[in-house]
Amino acid sequence: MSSPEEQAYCLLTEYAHGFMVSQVLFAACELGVFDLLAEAPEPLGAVAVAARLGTSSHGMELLLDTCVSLKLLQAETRRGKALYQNTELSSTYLVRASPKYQGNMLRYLARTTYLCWGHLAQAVRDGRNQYPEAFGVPSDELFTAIYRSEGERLQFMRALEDVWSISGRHVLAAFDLSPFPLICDVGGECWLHRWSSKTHVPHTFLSACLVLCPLPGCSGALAKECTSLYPGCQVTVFDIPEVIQTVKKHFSFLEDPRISFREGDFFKDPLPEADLYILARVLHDWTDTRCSHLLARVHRACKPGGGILVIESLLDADGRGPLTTQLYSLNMVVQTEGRERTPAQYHALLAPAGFQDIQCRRTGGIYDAILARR
Ligand code: SAM
Ligand code: ASE
Repeated sequence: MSSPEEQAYCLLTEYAHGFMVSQVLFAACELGVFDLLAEAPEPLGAVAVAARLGTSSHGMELLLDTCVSLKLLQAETRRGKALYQNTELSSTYLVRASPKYQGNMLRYLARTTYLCWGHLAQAVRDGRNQYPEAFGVPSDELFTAIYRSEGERLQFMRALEDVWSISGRHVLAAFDLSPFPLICDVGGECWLHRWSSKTHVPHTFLSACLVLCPLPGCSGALAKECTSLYPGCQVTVFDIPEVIQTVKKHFSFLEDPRISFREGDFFKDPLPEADLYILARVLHDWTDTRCSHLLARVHRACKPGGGILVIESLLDADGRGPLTTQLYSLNMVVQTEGRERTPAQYHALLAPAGFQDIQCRRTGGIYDAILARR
């Protein structure tokens, strides 16, 4: 039995080495370990994995064994030789072909977010994001910094969609959205990307509106069930011109008549008319002042009887948890102009903008939903 002092030291060590754990995960993904093991007909040894992926066998063996300790891989010993295969965790989330693949987000965390976090202390000192320090780009226009090249823009879009294969259903089922036939997804690029690119279509309200069939692997029966549940729904995706153009360029097969696109700046340009405005992970990018301005504009555009659905990760009332949301909030400091907020803080933004009947629903997942009426 270790003493409380020793236990505290253990905890300290675990925190201090947390970044190494992240890097093991990032490196194994980047090298293609999980995809290779998923494709291999039987478990592979370290030398075989190294040969197939073009790495040193020494480095690969250490990486694979560390992945075993992290439950990212499992190993069995046959005739004195370790053979590796994926675990349930890696098969579900780390293999590219899986409908719940999270690798785009991991790649973004590894290449962009991680570098910004190297400047966390400075971000806390300044209360400002760290794009100038981390990437040498000015950050007075937030999305000019975030989308500093076409590659970064695509990577961000791909990364942000990953979570919806896990949480999409929960946030969209939190409220009955059937009274809102005309929807505007404000700042909605990534949702669209998700709908269009995943072979797996979750049984949710919005996919019901937008099931893009026939997609490979998309069950026609599911699609039919969905569209018969919500037959009349239409969605306008509103985002900045570069994003809409990227979507159109890379996903030109999107020809569902129920979806339309509008290019514009949600702080300046007229918003499309709609019964429901969805703002998913938009408010957390911005200061209270910018949020109030945007919400007032949404309120003005909203049809009578219409509403707004805010999708964000909610902090506890006292701001002391959940830890994931607190870390996201710090991430908003290093990467954006915003923060994550408590239900009361969203209420304090929505009510003065004119919204009523403000209801917060926690989903138990990372993202929660707030519905309010005009
Ligand atoms: N709603 C998506 C999701 O949750 O996956 C994307 C969220 S992303 C953090 C913020 C979105 O707001 C991006 O798609 C970005 O292009 C869009 N955006 C940022 N500034 C904008 C502006 N001024 N006008 C319109 N869209 C904007
Ligand atoms: C943003 C969302 C994210 C801006 C930058 C971002 C995410 C990562 N970087 O609006 C997704 C949420 N994840 C985290 C760690 O915050």
